[in-house]
Amino acid sequence: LRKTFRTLTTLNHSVPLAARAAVSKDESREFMAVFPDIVRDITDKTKEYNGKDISNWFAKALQYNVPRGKKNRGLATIITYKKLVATNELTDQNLRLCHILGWCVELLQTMLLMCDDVMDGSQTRRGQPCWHTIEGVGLSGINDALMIENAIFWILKKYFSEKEYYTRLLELFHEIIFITIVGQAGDLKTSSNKVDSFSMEMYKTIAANKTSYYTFYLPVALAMNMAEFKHPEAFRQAKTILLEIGHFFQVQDDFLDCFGDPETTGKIGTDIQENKCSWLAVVAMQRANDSQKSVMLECYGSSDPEKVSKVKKLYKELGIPNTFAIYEEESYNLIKTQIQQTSKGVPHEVFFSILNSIYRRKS
Ligand code: GPP
Ligand code: MG
Ligand code: MG
Ligand code: MG
Repeated sequence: LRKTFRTLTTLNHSVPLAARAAVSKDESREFMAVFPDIVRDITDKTKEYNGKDISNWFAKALQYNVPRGKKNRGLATIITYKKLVATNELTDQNLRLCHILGWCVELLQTMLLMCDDVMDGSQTRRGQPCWHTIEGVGLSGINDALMIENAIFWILKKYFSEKEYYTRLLELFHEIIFITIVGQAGDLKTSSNKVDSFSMEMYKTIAANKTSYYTFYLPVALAMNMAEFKHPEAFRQAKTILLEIGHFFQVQDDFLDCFGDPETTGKIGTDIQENKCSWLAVVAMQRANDSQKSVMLECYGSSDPEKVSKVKKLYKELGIPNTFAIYEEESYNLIKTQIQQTSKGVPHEVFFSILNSIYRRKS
């Protein structure tokens, strides 16, 4: 395991999205350039209440956890905003605010992952050991995650409190956090049931709540608010498309958990061991004959490496990798058609660029 950590920590933390979608290297560099200000805002706030030690600790927690991901969500906020407003509104000041909003989304994502990794018993994330596994962190990492979540609201207050749309930003964050917590509860509760009780219906609900809202709807809805969109129909249509994209994304995540390359994903999967209601488990149970079902019942949810291998072998026997490849193509085409049918508000190219940034992703 230590060797795996070493290999993973040497991973290159580039931004694959930049090469895949409408995010240029300059854009991600500009986004990164704002990060030190975010750290400073949070550590300055900390210093108002406590001395250097705690603010240094928070700085360390932020540096370790926040900036090393793909930053898809933060960048989606920026790409969307840029496409929603007229060029004359793209002032330096508005762009800076939009970058800050993007970092708020990244702070949320970080906090969720830090908690999720404790709950899922994960050891690696973004090519390095999970924060909770670091010596001297452990369960106190939960407090760091809570700090990061709360920092979102300090930052929103500092930069947006004078804006007419400030309340809508706050409500959006609160609502989406609540939905994500509901989704995570669904994910955790189903994982204490036997694999033969899982269903595709259950899977869809969990995936939408735990992933799609915060990953896809939140960044776009924030940008829409910043661009002063008001029409509920525009938000409704965006939500419909973005939840579809979110479902597609979580199916990919489940596939990569089992069949992805940890060197590329930056994380070692735990879905089989943790008895997760994953897309693979649901499809496998739909396909399995009686003896294959009993293999699943015996081996799924076990941390015994032999049993985990048996599940992976069974997935292959059942042709799950091929089913996934077909699903990915069909779903991609279907979502493209749905995007073309939207009529209100957000330009189609926003949805296309988000969809294309994840299509056939390996990380
Ligand atoms: C992804 O699930 C969902 C989250 C990270 C939301 C967590 C919500 C909380 C309220 C803590 P996952 O476990 O499949 O993600 P990964 O594969 O990245 O661990
Ligand atoms: Mg999880
Ligand atoms: Mg997880
Ligand atoms: Mg996963």
